Amino acid sequence: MEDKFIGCFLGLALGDAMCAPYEGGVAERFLWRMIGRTKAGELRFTDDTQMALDIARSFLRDGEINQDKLAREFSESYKWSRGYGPGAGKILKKIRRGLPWNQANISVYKDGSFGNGAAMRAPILAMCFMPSSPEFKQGVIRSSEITHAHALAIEGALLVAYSVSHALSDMPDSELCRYLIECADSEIFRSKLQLCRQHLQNKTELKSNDVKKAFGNGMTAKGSCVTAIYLAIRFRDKPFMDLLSFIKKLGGDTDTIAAMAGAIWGASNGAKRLQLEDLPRIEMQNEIQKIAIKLHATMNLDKNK
Ligand code: AR6
Ligand code: MG
Repeated sequence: MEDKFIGCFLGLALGDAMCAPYEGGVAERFLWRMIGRTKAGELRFTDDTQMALDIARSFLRDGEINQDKLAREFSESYKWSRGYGPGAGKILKKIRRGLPWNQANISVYKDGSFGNGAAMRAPILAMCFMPSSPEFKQGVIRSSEITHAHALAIEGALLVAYSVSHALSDMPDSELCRYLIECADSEIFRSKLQLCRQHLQNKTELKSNDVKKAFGNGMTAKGSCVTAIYLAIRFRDKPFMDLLSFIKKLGGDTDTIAAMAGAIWGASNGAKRLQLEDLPRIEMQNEIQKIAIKLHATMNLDKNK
């Protein structure tokens, strides 16, 4: 199980760092070419991994998702060069200046952001809580709403977190799809998940353009979470690099789709199947691995109480 936790966190971080150079249009790609490596030549990660680390550290320190403390952690880690979403960046700067998070999160969009920024970091909650516990859902909602108050952003985060959780426990695909469809609150997520189940059952080899049309490749939760879930399951028995190559071709919000799909893939397959020796190194790789091990130890201790 420890290997699956490491696979999940490294899958998220590697997906993020390796697909970041393919995100967005010409300007974004050019910028990332300039700032996408550390001085030591390691790949830099973006806000996806940074916020995942913030949640993990905050949980390991506090033993819970304490929203005030996590809001401080998120805002202190904020750096423009991590490529945060435009709304999220504004919210985090306001929190840093002292605005309470529950005012900041509705100050850019009055119903809150429906971006995928809550879902990209949600895999961590699957390494903090058992999916059957009330703390699981509560933890996803609490960690999401600090920056993403919109119901669709939180729904996307829950679906990604459940997918990771069930990948950690090897739930069969058909059951996972059924479970996710039952959990979906909105028509948009339910219909996309039904389509996802159909394509997986029929083993349709959708081309990247068809995936984009069916599930989306953008920055919103509704236009990216099911994409990531579909691809993680479709590529589960294939090499990690095949999954990332497909996402690079898909275009759009490549780093976040790869972070979510990478976390689910890694939770299913574990770190050994990532074949790290063949992949580029990312910044703080050892630290990420150590945090995954600590999360695993904490979850097991809790289970045995
Ligand atoms: N009304 C209109 N547009 C919206 C709304 C809304 N309520 N909510 C979101 N958008 P944001 P994120 C649109 O900025 O979700 C980074 O690369 C709007 O165009 O909250 O944290 C991350 O890594 C807004 O700019 O960011 C992710 O890949 C966009 O959705 C990605 O950006 C994203 O919402 C999104 O991160
Ligand atoms: Mg991103």
